[in-house]
Amino acid sequence: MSQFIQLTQQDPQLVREELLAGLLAASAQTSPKYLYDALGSKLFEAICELPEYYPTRTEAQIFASYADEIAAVAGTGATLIDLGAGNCAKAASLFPALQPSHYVPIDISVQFLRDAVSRLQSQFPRIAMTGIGMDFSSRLDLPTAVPRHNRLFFYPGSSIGNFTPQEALAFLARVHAACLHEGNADGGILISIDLVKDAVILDAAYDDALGVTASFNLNLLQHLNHLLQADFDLRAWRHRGFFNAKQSRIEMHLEALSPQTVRWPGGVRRFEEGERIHTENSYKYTQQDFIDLLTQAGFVDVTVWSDPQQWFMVCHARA
Ligand code: AVI
Repeated sequence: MSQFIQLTQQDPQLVREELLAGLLAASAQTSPKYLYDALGSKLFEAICELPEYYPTRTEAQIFASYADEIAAVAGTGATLIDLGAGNCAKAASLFPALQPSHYVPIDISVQFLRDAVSRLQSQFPRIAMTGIGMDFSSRLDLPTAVPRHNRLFFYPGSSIGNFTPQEALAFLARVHAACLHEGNADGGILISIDLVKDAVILDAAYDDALGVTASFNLNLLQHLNHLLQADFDLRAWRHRGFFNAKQSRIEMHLEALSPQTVRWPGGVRRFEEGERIHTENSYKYTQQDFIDLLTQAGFVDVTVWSDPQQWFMVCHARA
């Protein structure tokens, strides 16, 4: 039987304050979590199907090639805690190898997750499932329904890249703390990282020919219109997605095509032509830099699986 726990409804006043602080800053910015309303989650699924977006298929190849080795290292029968589970498909592809005793998918996009969990529960009736609707980016205090021992945190998709390296370290340290059981290190993490590579490959992955990533980015303005009762005109903006080699990150921005004033109840923001809203970073790591980050966060015994081109890697580390 699956259960669903909605931990916190995002407080609309806090959401509003956070968004307005970002929009009114000299260099306007928004957190990438606002890319994922119901439509944003579907557009992200479509991105994962694009020929240019290599991370999803490369990761799937690594999981398919090494599932048994991964299970041998990570162990079977764990409580598998899937951070940012989305449609739960990645974790489900590893169920036969990992044989989790309990599956705990967590996502901020609640309705999307609720539907995915109920579909999955009928496919895997023997695995206990507890879906949790929460924003895990700043806290990881899980409800008591989630067993404390033998936790395997699963953070696929190279989503860690959407944090700055400092945020990533703090996040990994929280995951490490959440693995401790009665003060002892127990369990671990299975995490995917996108590796530094040729800028041409990276640029195409975040600015695809079909314009799906552009729609994903522009949909953020639609989401802002909903959250703030704002009047962004989506046709007055364009998507920009490119690799910033100095910072080792993809940057996504929305760029104003003309001078314009955007209004919401109680406020306005003027944008000049060419002015940008910075909507997402996606950091790319070298193998060693990421292993160092895991070690700094307290993890040990790191095992790495990669693809032949070394574009992407999956790591397991013990708490
Ligand atoms: C979810 N995350 C890992 C994706 C990435 O590649 O950074 C989000 C994304 N943004 C644009 N395309 C995909």
